[in-house]
Amino acid sequence: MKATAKAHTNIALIKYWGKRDEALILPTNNSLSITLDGFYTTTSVEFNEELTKDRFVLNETAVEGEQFQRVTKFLDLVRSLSGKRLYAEVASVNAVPTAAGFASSASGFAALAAASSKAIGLNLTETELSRLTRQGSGSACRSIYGGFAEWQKGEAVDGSDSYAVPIAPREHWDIRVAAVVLSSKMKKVSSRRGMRRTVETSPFFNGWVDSIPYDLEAIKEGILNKDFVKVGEIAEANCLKMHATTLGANPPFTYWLDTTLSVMQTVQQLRDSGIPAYFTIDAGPNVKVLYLPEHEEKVQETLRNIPGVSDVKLSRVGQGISYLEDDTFV
Ligand code: FM0
Repeated sequence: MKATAKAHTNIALIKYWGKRDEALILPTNNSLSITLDGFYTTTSVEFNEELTKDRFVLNETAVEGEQFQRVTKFLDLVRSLSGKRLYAEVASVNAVPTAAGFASSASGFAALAAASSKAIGLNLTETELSRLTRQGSGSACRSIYGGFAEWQKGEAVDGSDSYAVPIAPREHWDIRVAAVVLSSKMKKVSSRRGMRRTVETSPFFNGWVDSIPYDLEAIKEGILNKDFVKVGEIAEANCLKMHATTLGANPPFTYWLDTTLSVMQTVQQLRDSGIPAYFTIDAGPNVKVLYLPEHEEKVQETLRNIPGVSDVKLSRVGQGISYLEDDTFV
């Protein structure tokens, strides 16, 4: 009872920021992302009746503690869906450089959900798989699909209508994302804790939630019409609104460093010089820059020359979940 799956991470243009149900991972707002070609996780899961507990090996190292608990809790969901009480051996390899500031949890939980549900014999539709994945990590539910995907927050208290849907396939539009890696790091407020504090204490939170339907409608129109300026402007403004909510929290916090601001200003200067480029930032200091293929060289060179930037990693729009033959991995 073994299966192997590969999932790519994603970058949100309309951010998921706030939960209405912590246990089921139900969001307060819809979100929309691009699945990225460059960063992915491959996971193999084998259920075996001889095992007496789960085992999780990440990049060839056995994982214990909180990270292991999240995996085993997720496997409990898969066990209860299938009615089979079997433990699993999970082996994951991340091709998501942690330093690039991508939450590997998106590709990680999407690959784990796909491999574990297949291995245990559940034959899930993409919708069912997205709904299951959501309960591992919210943003991961969008990584089931390639291209552009929207996570519909849903209304039901049991989360049955909270899952991602495809908006456009990867072939629809070749836009690019540069992940700008900063050399300095800081102690991180996890996205989980950060969004909880924001929901509970920030007076700006309601304004954030109220603005989402307008951003979503406009960005979907921009994506379908391949209107890069429109998509970039909305994505950048949406990111700034999300980060503004953290400044209103109690205690206040920000994910930005001085170099984060330098990159943001450089992107603005690129625009002033006639190159359309827009930034977005998740729950961390690193910046992702959206640009068009014809400007790749100039954008990359400009970003690399910013003092405090240690690396720039480029990505195209990526594919959704895929299953691998077991002997191609592990
Ligand atoms: O990706 O508590 O999925 O929409 O990356 O595991 O459900 O790690 F900028 C923040 C990531 C949220 C925006 O949240 O949280 C986005 C964020 P979990 P996640």
